[in-house]
Amino acid sequence: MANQTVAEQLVDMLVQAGVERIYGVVGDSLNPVTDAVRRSPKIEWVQVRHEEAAAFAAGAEAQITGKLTACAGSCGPGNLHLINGLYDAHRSSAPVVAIAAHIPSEDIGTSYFQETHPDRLFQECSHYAEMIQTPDQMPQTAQIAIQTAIGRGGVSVLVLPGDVAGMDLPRRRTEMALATGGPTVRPGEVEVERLAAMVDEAERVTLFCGRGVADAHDEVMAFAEKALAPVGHALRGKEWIQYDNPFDVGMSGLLGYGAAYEAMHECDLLILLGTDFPYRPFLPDNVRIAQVDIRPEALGRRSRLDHGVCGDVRETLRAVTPRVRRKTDRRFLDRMLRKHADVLENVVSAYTTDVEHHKPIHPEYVAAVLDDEAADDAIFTVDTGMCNVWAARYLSPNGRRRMIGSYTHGSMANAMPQAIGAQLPSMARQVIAMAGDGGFSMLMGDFLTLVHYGLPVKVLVFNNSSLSMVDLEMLVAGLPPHATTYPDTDYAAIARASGAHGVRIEDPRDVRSGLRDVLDHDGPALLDVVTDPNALSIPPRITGQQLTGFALATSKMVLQGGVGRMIQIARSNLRSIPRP
Ligand SMILES: Cc1ncc(C[n+]2csc(CCOP(=O)(O)OP(=O)(O)O)c2C)c(N)n1
Ligand SMILES: [Mg+2]
Repeated sequence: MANQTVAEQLVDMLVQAGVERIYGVVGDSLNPVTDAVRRSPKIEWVQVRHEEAAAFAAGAEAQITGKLTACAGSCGPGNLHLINGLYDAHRSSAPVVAIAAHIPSEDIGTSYFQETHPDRLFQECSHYAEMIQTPDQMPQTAQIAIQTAIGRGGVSVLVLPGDVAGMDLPRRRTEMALATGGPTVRPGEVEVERLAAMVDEAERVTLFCGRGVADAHDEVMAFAEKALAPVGHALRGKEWIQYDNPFDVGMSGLLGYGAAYEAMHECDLLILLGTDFPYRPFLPDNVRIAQVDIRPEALGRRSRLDHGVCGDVRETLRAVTPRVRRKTDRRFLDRMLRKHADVLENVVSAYTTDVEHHKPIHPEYVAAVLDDEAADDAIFTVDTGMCNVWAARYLSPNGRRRMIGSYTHGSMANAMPQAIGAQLPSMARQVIAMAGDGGFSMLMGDFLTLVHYGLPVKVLVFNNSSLSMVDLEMLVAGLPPHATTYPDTDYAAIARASGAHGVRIEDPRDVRSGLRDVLDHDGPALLDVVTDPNALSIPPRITGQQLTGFALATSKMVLQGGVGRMIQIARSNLRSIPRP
């Protein structure tokens, strides 16, 4: 049997690790890799138009399936285009192997045509970024890259000069195991005991949940029930904890709503569960804080820390809950649940007046209708910008729906490319990209990828002809908005010209039928909804701090606006409060 090339062995190993497709754009230096993919029946090449979309798609597929995924770019500019999507994947802990093809090995260091240094460039957005300089480094380098991406959750980059990729390996890889199972991190006994003791010492405990509570819904509920603790969440925790949760007090942060902020400040023990929530001004500094995180480096980096526990949230709570004394005083919990319902009651009445006749169309109305009409197991991908606000407030999670965005990296243009990666592994599932017009137009070329592969993704463009989130930030900072508007663009016409189904809506009475039309279409479709750029009112109280710097990020301001079905949930949670 002929020897394998480096590229063939790499592709084989990716297949063995469960990778089903490589997103990318071909190029000379990548030819040995693309050719190995072409000849393998178990993996396909997904031909995108911009490598950034490839990285976003790979990151999204990994976040939806939990499996390793891959993307690739040719030497120099080709792989450089991956970088923003890789930052997003890495910061979302999505296991992705990126193949960065490189210039011919003998020319490295000579300022050769297209020369960059990917092993340096990708350092910061990966756990592992190494160059394969000789075939003798295989299979170890690929093994390390794969296992690191899976085991540590994030990106590995393999830099591969085109000539080395095509070289024969000196030896065939004897069948060796790849460790493709992630770890379970159990906390230490001493840490568990101490956390249980702190819970017993506290009178009022509040939980604040991030993505680390994924797969720990039951454990969080069991703990909250025993400690009578209100449960708030950060945006990344929403899809995992906001449903079937009688302790829900909403979300804290810039886009927050409800009583999460109060519950976190009025408790005497705050437990941060699997969250790297970044905004210090929203975190209290005068209550005890315990934090549970699988990443030791996350403990205490955002707030004071009275006790840090390194461990899975699920494992930690399984160990802690049986050791805490059941609390009997519900006053704090009930007060927070009531407060939560009251706050929501007020914002709802402020926003819902006559919204069905409001022109331009109110984006919150569109989001509310979307929540109604979308499938129970829909995947939503959400653009950075105001779409984050609409998703945070109007999408109702249920344990089956998914909702991913660029929540940690905060990049624009993520939603549509992420939808590509969310759709490919399950073509029958409803995938909806909630896109801003700014975000959509930024990587619009890859709308053609939906058409190319017949991906039935539904793109919902909130078309306010502006970079509205920044508009708002400028206003809050006391600056006149500048460079935030665009000429009106008919994205539905662009969709139709690309060969997809496209519908444009300008009248609020057509929102529901337009959405149904697009959701029911059997193929790629785009709904272009012309929305009001001035959708949110600015809270009257503006603090000195908001006048400088990145206004929204440093403020304690909670944007005013509606909250959709959250109000029903809050009301029904109130009904479960026992009557005295
Ligand atoms: C790649 C990138 N560029 C710029 C920004 C700064 N930024 C954040 S939100 C935003 C506006 C987004 O506009 P659009 O997609 O139209 O959404 P809207 O807020 O109008 O709903 C900008 C420019 C960013 N986060 N990412
Ligand atoms: Mg916009």
